[in-house]
Amino acid sequence: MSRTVTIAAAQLGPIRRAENRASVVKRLIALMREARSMGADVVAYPEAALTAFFPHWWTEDEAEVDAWFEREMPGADTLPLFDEARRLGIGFHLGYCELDQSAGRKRRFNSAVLVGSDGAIIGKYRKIHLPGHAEHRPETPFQNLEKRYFEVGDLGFGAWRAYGGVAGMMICNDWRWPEAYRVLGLQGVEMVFCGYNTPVHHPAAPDHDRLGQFHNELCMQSGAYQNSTWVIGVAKAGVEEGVDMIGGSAIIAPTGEIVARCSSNDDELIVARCDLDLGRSYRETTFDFAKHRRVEHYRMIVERTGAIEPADEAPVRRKQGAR
Ligand code: CDT
Repeated sequence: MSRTVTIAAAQLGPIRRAENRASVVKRLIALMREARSMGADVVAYPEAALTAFFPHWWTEDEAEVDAWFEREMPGADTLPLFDEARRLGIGFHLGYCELDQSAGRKRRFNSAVLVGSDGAIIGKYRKIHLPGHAEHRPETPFQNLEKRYFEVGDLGFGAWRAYGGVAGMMICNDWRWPEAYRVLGLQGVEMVFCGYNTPVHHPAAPDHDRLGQFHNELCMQSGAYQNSTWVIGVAKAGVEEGVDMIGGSAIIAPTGEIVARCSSNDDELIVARCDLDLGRSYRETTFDFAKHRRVEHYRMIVERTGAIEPADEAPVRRKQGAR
């Protein structure tokens, strides 16, 4: 049986603050049709793909905040996307902002779903690493208020049988954390879908600005290689409501090589034929976790060196004779 899946990454250009869901969903459907015409089995969209990335601005108006969130998935606005997927026979990955009332109170998450070619939801992920800050910083050119508008995801890093293999999800900032990839790698993922909204500028550390695209690829390529998995990174790109965001959506092989990359900051599709067995050859050799991982030694090293303490205290400890 073929272990090849054709995956499309559907990068989005900016979404205007005033653009409604119906208009965005039309864009998503156009990309979905293009993906299908290019032979894709699944198409992946960015983080928070249905709206402008509102955590970049402050508001105290509860109703205004809620308006950025989906109360159901699919809902009236997103149903056409699910219907079109079913009609075309294509799966998809969609990032969106989720308002959940099931725990008897309002909870807001930065979420993503995997949807099968029958239009049924296969799995859901809620973003765990929320970057930025919760307090108002009007002095900065834009803000990063994910800690204000979202709760930390409570579903863990899951893996699902999907698209002929094993698929996992993470969302934007998660990919800077090797442990996010590793938790997925330990579950044997073969495809990791990750949408992102990454600003070019870092108001808190402007010297990082020139490295945005490099860090993006560094994280995706090392995550793919070290966990023997395909990684599909999908951006919201371009200048959105005054915030310049990196593009560079890419499909990365388990070799760590980028096999397709967007070249614009607009709506753009890239497609790759992904051999899922390519991951197996790494999983069974260099990254055979059962054979080569040394978990007990990692613990021992931390205990002996005190590596969990701030680095600048380490010389002091050594002088005191600590091992
Ligand atoms: N959306 C998101 O997670 N963005 C963050 C911005 C952090 S600024 C260092 C990211 O990691 O790309």
